[in-house]
Amino acid sequence: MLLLKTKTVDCDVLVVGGGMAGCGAAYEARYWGRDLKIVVVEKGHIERSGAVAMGLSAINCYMGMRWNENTPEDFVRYARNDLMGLVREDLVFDIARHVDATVHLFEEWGLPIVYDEQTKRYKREGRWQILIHGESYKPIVAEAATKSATEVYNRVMVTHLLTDEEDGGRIAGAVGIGVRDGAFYVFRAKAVIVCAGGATHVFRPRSVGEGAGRTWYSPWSTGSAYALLVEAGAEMTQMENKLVVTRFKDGYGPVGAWFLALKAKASNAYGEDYEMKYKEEQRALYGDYVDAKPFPTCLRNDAMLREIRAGRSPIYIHTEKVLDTREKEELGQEDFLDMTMSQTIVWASQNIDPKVRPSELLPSEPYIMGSHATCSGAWVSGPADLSPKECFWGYNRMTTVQGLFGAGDTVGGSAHKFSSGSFTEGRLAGKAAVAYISERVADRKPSVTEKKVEAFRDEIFQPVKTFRLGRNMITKGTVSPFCIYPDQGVVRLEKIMGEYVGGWGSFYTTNEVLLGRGLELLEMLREDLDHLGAEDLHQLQRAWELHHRVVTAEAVLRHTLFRKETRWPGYCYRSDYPALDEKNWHVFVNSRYDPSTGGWSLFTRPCTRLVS
Ligand code: SFD
Ligand code: AMP
Repeated sequence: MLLLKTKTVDCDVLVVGGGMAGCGAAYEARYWGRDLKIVVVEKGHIERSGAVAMGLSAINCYMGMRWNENTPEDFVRYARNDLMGLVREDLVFDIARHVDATVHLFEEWGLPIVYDEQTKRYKREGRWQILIHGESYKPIVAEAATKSATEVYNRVMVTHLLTDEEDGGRIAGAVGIGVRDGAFYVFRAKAVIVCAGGATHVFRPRSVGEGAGRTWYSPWSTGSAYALLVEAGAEMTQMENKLVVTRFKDGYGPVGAWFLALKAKASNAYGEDYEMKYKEEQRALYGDYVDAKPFPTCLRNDAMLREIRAGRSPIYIHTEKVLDTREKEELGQEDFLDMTMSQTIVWASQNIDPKVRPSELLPSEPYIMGSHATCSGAWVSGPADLSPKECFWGYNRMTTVQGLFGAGDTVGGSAHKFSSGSFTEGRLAGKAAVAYISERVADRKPSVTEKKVEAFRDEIFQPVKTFRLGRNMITKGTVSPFCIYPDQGVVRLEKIMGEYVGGWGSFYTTNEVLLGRGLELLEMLREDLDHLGAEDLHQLQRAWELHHRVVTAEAVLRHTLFRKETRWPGYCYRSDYPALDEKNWHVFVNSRYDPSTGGWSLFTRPCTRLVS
């Protein structure tokens, strides 16, 4: 079963992760790099991989510029306010000016977008969102990427990036595990675009027992995007900007279509509208951001948490007051059937008819992402024509490692990209990677020695060796004196993060003392990762996913410790610094891990305003 055969693939552009951003990167790299070898490596199957696997019912980022609905400047103001002032405006503007063209491509490729029969325009869910019949969204987008790429390697998980041995500051490729064939894959590439999604199961989910795999964001988003970059020495930003989303209880059904298109209202247990009730208390702590329209996502969470703490839960969303026509009922049901079937199953299993009975809402566990109402990820160069000097170093969406690009959840500082913006950012990165290759490394072969490759191979397959050496000592299935299993490690990680770094069990609250202890426990967990055991290829993948989650968690914890204020209440509270501190902390918190010493440095970067 474990052949340990080495398969080496040479290419020009390597795209890691075939989700929304990865598909965009492959598509655009082909447009500009007609003769280049473009390879996509995907740990699932590109046709149904990533966050859009189940489908979506809306495209949440569309300007509508052909109908003069919005301008990119409007969008920058929206994302900036929603993120309490801290976004990279160059990156956000860049997505906004290109995203409509992406959506028009999706429609051309066969994605059914809903039209408003009267205006003949796309039917709006909200100001930025349009409705789609999106169960097959991912296969449609993946088809374009598959046709564009020279080769797609499905079921291969990338575990590490390779840096060039003659020029340590440059990228040289990646290595990984063939999850089905058991091979060790070595990809040598001139440019690498990491598009490996966000991170779930870093914090303990609300679901338990047999439902524990259920989270709102995809359970196979395992933080690879962050860990791969961190371990390659790339600079990261906003890793403390964890995302907490309000969701239908138990099934994690999203709320956007209900609040925006169906105009449902939320109330406390006694039917009172609570959302604006705390505005003046919020203003005292968080300043004038409370006047932003729409009310920032994190402040909506904050109001809900205040109401729950006051003992007036459950919080309800009144579906029963808005499903008064057949059309609205279809819209509501399709919303979940297209993208979160689990919610309709919860309704059926708990005797909830949404036409009759309201549903409970709860804020989720924190996720790490770069594409929703949050913007954790890599610190990248912006476009030449927009970026301030300190945010431009040659190629759009290139990280601080030469030749290493990112897009989608991977890239920090640019919130509200969603599916369409992530694909668009992939396109921007794909185009820039082709320019980088032709201008900088056209005749240069990546330098990777056999010795280095062998060392990675030994490290990657170690959990299998550990298991085989000690398996006779296992008692009662999983009780083992010599190794830990990946799922045991995940539970331990979730416990540490949930209890010390602001999980839902502590009302998203932490402080310096808790974070200090959390870091000690996380370091112990990191040491124990050397004793991970994997009994088969599936568990080997789980072992490396855990490794990526732990590295991501450490970045999150260190950033949270560094920012001495509460910038995004409702996502995370620093009880020792309960207020937003505009004077000292209207800056990005950035970090760099030094792979040669294992040390971290944390520092700030200015947040520049480009749009008035
Ligand atoms: O409303 C490796 N999202 C929504 N976006 C919208 O536009 N509209 C909606 O209605 C949305 N809603 C929503 C959304 C997501 C989910 C899960 C639900 C509902 C239930 C958000 C978007 O989906 C999201 O913004 C984008 O998909 C982000 O794109 P990207 O490319 O950054 O991530 P990805 O699509 O998950 O792809 C990542 C890929 O990488 C692979 N991968 N491959 C190889 N090696 C490794 N080590 C890898 N690690 C990961 C993954 O398998 C995947 O294919 S609403 O609720 O917000
Ligand atoms: P969600 O379903 O929560 O992921 O949200 C989908 C989209 O709707 C995102 O663009 C959200 O920012 C937006 N959204 C959700 N709820 C609200 C609300 N109550 N007010 C304004 N925008 C919202």
